[in-house]
Amino acid sequence: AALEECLSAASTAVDAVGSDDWKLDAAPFNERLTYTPIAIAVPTSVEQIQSAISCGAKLGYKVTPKCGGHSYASLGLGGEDGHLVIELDRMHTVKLDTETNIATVESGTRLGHLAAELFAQGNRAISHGTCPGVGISGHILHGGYGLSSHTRGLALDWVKGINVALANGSLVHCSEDENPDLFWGMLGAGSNFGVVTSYELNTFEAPANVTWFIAMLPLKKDNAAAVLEALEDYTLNVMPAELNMRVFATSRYTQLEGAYQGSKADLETALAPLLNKTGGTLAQAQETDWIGSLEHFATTKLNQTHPYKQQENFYSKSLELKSLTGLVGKNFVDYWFDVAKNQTMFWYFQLDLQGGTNSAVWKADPAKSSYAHRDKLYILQLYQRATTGAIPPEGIKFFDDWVAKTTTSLPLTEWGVYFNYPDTSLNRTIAQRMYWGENLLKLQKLKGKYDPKELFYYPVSLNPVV
Ligand code: ABL
Repeated sequence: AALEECLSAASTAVDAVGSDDWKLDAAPFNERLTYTPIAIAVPTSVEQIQSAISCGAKLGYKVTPKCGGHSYASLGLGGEDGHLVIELDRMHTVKLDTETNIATVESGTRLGHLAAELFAQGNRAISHGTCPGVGISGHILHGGYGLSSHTRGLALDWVKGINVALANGSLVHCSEDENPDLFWGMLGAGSNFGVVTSYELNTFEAPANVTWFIAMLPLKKDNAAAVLEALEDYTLNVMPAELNMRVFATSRYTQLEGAYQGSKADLETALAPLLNKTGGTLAQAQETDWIGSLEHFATTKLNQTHPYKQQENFYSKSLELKSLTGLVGKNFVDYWFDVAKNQTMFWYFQLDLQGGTNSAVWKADPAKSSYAHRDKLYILQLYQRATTGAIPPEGIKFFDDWVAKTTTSLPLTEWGVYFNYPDTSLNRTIAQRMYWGENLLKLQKLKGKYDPKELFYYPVSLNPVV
């Protein structure tokens, strides 16, 4: 009650417990991980965001901003019960300055709405992930890979400036020139330092011509390691910047899927060396424009704001890897064909081709952000969805063993885990190491500077070092 009084004294709306708004705002994307907040504040202004932070701090509650609610670990709800959640999704104004091509974007904006607005206001875009309901904030503050990243980098590469409300309630602006330490920390580990109120984003001209495609890979146990080797050589040395793709595999089939920024004829030329070497065949290729390609991968309506709800019950893990050849490739493939293929539950993996000589992710300066895995070639995501009931313990073990087997020959410095494809089996110490790699100590010191009392705590947040 003291919390509600504090928030209402600051004219900040709060969801009534049990109301339709509460149900919507407390519903995580991952139904496996539901948590109950102590209260859900629903600000509609920067001042109200600041007041909510101050109320939480004064009354001793952990404070957690929530944008799209898509965190695989339900970190938008705090990743545990009892947090004061600041629901940001009522704040989704996107304003493009058509002189400078810089967009000012409120922090509760979902990716599909951002894309639709940038396009409508001036034929502009940024690079980001495919799911239109994902909120910009978790995505952009911890990486932001998508099917335009090979051409245009991670979502965080487009951030020019950020307005952040800090644990002490103050509002600061950070950029490369202003509070550069905070800017560096926000871009890779932003959930640890404050609540973003808005972003200034650089943009690029939306490509006129985009071709989305699917190519089938005829994989068997005896050729899988060789196909992965050919794919790795292609990704490293041949894959042109315009091509964006991932491997998508289920127990029944394996395919390449992606988007080429250009014509179908040029896509065919670009893919030919890889398909020739692997015996793959182009099954579908469709020319469209930028929005058409986003709509294709969105699988649902692109322009998402509030109200919005999407839920799946799932367990997932990820690996950021430099290579899938040699022993790592062999161990991965053996488990895939000997164990994974025989499972009856629904699972898939996505092997995102993040890097390579021509990749914009690799061309960007790694020192400009705290995203720790720019040196990795792949982001591998294992995803297992319960079609009825819950994920059984055998399902958890099936994935845990796949990751353990794949990484068994690798030193800890050679791989990582992507924060936006989090692994809920990791304890806090290991999780920090895996998410933030060699940037960890510097980030922990920054945590000590900006949030020493851990107001923005969650189960795998940075330990402050002072
Ligand atoms: C991601 O990061 C991927 O880019 C999406 O393709 C993926 O979407 C989501 N996350 C998963 O949370 C999934 C859909 O949610 C599934 O319903 C679908 O089966 C799958 O893609 C494969 O197309």
